[in-house]
Amino acid sequence: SRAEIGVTGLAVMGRNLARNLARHGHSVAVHNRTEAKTKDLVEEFGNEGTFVPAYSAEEFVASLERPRRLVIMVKAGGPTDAVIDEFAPLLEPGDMIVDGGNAHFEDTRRREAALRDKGIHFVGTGISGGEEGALNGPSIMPGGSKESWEALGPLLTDIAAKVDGEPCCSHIGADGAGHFVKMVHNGIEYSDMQLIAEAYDLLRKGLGKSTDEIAEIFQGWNEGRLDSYLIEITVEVLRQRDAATGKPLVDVVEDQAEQKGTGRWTVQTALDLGIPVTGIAEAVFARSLSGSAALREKTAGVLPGPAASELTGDEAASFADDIEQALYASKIVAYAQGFNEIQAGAAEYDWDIDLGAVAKLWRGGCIIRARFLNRISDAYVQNPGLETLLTDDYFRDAVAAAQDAWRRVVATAARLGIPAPGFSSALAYYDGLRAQRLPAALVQGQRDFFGAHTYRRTDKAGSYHTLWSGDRSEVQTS
Ligand code: NBP
Repeated sequence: SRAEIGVTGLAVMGRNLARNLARHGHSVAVHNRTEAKTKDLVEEFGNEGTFVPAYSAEEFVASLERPRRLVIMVKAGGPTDAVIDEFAPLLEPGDMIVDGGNAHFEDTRRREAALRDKGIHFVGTGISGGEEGALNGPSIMPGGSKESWEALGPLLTDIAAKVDGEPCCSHIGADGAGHFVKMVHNGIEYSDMQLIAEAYDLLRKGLGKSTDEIAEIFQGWNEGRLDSYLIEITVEVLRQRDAATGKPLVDVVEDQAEQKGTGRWTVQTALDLGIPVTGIAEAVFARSLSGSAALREKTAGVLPGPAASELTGDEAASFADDIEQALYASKIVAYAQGFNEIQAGAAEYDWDIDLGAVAKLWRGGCIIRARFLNRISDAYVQNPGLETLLTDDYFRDAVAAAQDAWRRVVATAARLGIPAPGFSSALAYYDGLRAQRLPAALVQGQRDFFGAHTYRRTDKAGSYHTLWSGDRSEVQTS
């Protein structure tokens, strides 16, 4: 008998996706470069459903129903190209290759175009939720052709997470759209994590709270509008004690955050598109700063700071609540920026992306799943052309209500010398959008002065240049 779908690459993600498919009653062909992983999967989990093990590329391809549906779950980059090169010659027009790895969307666009020439559908698919999600229901962001979505949609929606009965999976758009949206998801994830970390740091250093007290505070927040997976796991991490020393685990873990690169891609892409994703950029740079070990060794405790580093009295009493508000407002800004990047990517690459649907499929399965994504979804359903989430009625009111507290938190952080780049850059972005006039006019003047770059005027059309080194009269240049 032939399998409905095949998975090659049986490390944690591929193995769990294959099991998820099998548990949903789909027959799955399984294959891995190293044979032992295939054998182990079938031996350990064969009772969960119908697995068809294959020990060569030919055997794997022959075991699939036609048109073939073949999922690749190998390391992104070179390994993915190697696997495509191995399988593509064995496939026929109409067959589909799903790449569920964390590919860069530009790689996906290149691979899709090359395979399209051979009549093969290449479906770059973002999958979020880690190993646990892959097994029990991830959030799935497929790109690729409409035809491939028709053939794959039923299988993918079957194994995706469900929220209110709706699957966390829908077709994102052509070629690299799925991987683009997954990339931005990860960027937002960086930003969310950084903001939570700043909230923790302010509670710890600014109020002198213990990790257990902070866990308690976060737990309370998690019952309100900040309800999210990341806050939930933060509580767990803060409560964890180190077995060896009895200290809170966070006090024995080295304070250097690592990164695999998807946050950096989000920022690099945003720079190319000209979209300010300051919250994500600050989060990526905060990890870089934490990782600058040699530099920090020279500066920590050496550079002078303010006299006071902890709050007291009335200010201290309301600070935790202020931080909750700053966190919510900054989080809204981070998502607003991320959605703007998706909008810009869609315009640049000609993708028809439904932002409300993206918000919906992030409600479950993925790392940034959160209650407030319902609000984002509502905002885009009501107004698909919304320029920024910040002007949606709900979010505008939420930020307006939070802004006094948000400003106090940023000011207090600066006063106490506690770095809060996420909170403060989000606020600066908000104030930038609010401003009637920005100092960019002065920058234009400077550019014209040293480089004759010209400027436009508020009162008439055309480009102008001031003869700075001459009589300082103005000439129209176009
Ligand atoms: P890894 O990213 O660790 O990749 C290991 C798999 O790639 C193994 O099956 C390995 O085969 C195979 N492989 C490599 Br490496 N080079 C190969 C080659 N040249 N030819 C054939 N196979 C090759 O696995 P993972 O952590 O399960 O992640 C899989 C994908 O899913 C990645 O792209 C990852 O970025 C993405 N992802 C991971 C997570 C997560 O939480 N881990 C979440 C979301 C997405 P072998 O057994 O023979 O060495």
